[in-house]
Amino acid sequence: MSRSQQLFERAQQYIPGGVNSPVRAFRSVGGTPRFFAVGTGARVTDADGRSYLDYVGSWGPLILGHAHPAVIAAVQQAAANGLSFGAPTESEVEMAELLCSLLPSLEMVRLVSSGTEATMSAIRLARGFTGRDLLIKFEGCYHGHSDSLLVKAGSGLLTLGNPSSGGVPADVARHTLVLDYNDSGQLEAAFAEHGAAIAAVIVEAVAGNMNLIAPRSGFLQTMRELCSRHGAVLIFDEVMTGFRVGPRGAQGLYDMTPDLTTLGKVIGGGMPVGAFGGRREIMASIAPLGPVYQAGTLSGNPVAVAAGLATLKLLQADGFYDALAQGARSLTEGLVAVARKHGVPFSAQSIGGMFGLYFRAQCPQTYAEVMESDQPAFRRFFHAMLDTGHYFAPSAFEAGFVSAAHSTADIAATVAAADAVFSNW
Ligand code: KE4
Repeated sequence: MSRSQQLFERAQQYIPGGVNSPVRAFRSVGGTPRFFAVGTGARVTDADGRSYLDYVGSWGPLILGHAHPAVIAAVQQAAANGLSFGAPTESEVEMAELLCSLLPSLEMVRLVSSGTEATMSAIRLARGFTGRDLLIKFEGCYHGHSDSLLVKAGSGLLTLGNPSSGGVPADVARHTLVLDYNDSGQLEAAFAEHGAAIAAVIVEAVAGNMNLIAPRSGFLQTMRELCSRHGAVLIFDEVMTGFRVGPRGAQGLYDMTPDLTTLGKVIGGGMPVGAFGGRREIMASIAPLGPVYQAGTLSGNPVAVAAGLATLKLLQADGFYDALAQGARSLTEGLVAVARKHGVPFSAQSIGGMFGLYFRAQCPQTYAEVMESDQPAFRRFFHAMLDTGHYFAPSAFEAGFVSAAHSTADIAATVAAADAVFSNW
């Protein structure tokens, strides 16, 4: 029995499903989750000493790769000065200034400890600011696990084949309207019917929780125009796309100005940091300035912020995003080429440093098209690649990530491994 199997058996005695987040349990791909011990650059090593090229990167935060020396040094230095104060620190001011300088739509920002906290707070803020209750989200998009959002969520819940969560009162769910991603007509109809009652629309401007889905031309622009016309708050959930798809996130890529933005993952560099921010007049409703309460013992934690600051500073290097996007493009184009060579129905695409792989002939543009993907084929690919040392997300409904640490040789090795897998398909 492998060490991961032993650890998984022990873990299941005391942790639900043996994991602290459902998607890690390998439920949708089968088999034993790998328990990781060490991460170095583009690679992770599991409890059995096996090494893998890592295309999950902790679900997005590790854009620099594992254990970047400058990030580790920043964390060590901050930790040596004390782990937490529950009082303001200079590093939080520096982080707020940096985020507001990098994203022009951010006039003010509040740090929290996870993406879930960021989106939960942004929705409460939008409801408090507008005095309205109705929230619009899109099927297959995942924005964390607060009650209002677990209505046909994507990511883990979709992976578990359970499109809505237990424990969410009907009274809460009824305030959330779930539309089809990339369907501008539906959005227009929803505003025509509910316009004056809509507090906010929350969207992954590039969807990464039903695998990777790009916004159709006009979809985001229609959303922006409708929210402005009806006085609804447009929330871009950039927890995954923020500083991942480009230096200004998805809002920069598509030249959009949301009213609020939520952030996470990359801004913590692997440590627990989330954030929400946007128009000053909206943020002025947040306590202690205004009536919308939001708080957190470890919000703006100096050690976590140190990791985030060190990471964000390194992302400003000239050519960083060109190289990152080239890595993701080389991977997806290489995989498409070897799949085609062996006649395997497969497609792939990348946006900045994130990518999607699909066992269907064309890249999907909607949740329904994602659901047509050949999931058994994905499971077969996932395990065949895992066995040869290439770790992809253990779900057909997740985006993948490359880091600055993935070399050209690493990407070529992964493509070559896929070539071998597809040759025996
Ligand atoms: P966290 O609470 O997990 O930090 O963030 C929630 C969240 C919010 N918004 C978006 C767009 C997200 O992608 C996420 C979290 N993403 C998943 C991966 N698909 C985290 C992995 C997991 O749940 O274990």
